[in-house]
Amino acid sequence: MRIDIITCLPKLLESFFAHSILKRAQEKGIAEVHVHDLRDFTLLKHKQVDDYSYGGGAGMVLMIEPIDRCISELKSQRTYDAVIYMTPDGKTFDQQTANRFSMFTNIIILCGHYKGVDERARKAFVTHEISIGDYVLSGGELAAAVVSDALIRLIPGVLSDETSALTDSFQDSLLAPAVYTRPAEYKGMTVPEILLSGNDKEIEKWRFQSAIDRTKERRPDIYIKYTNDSGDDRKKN
Ligand code: 6GU
Repeated sequence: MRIDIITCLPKLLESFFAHSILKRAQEKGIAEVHVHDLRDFTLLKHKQVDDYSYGGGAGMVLMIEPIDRCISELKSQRTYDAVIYMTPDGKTFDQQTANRFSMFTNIIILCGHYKGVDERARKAFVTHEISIGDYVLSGGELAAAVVSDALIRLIPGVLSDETSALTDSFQDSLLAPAVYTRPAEYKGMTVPEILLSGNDKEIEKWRFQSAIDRTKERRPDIYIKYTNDSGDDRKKN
């Protein structure tokens, strides 16, 4: 997978992708992330990329020309499966969307800043508009990092334990079960006996019940969806 991110704040993203799991994925050659500075694509003096909103009002709007020039250059080099615009008025990102997007080979992510981008750029170039939740960030950069992380970690070979992405919260529409590690007792606090038993079948049952209990308690909305989607009556207790 190759992700090209277009932003006015490239430094903010470069440090993010130079660390963590995303660095490893890039070193292994599984994923490539390229960050492009929108200012490199403007023809205006002082490297201007934004201007006042027509009709008035506070806040600057990203201009269409540098966006057009950057996207056109990228598209002249390869075919893109998606041009994703990060915006609080987009469709809310979730695990299902992450799974779908992780099948793409080449994607462009455009980060909005200030008041957003000229509406004509959205209409002309953008295939998907994505928000990461119902709150407002000062720019799309953090959201682009969130989406990139969620996609890249799903690519086989990125996580050291290949099965672990499959047992994540939300992956099978239940929250993940409780986990424990050594020591077996800490200041009088113990680990559930069954997890120390070596009985894989019983452990699996315990984990499933833990996932059910947590989901029911913390996210009743997800739990209801889960019981409705599942034809299995055992899951409805
Ligand atoms: Cl994608 N951008 C901004 N600026 N704010 C957000 C967002 C995106 N998603 C949630 N809030």
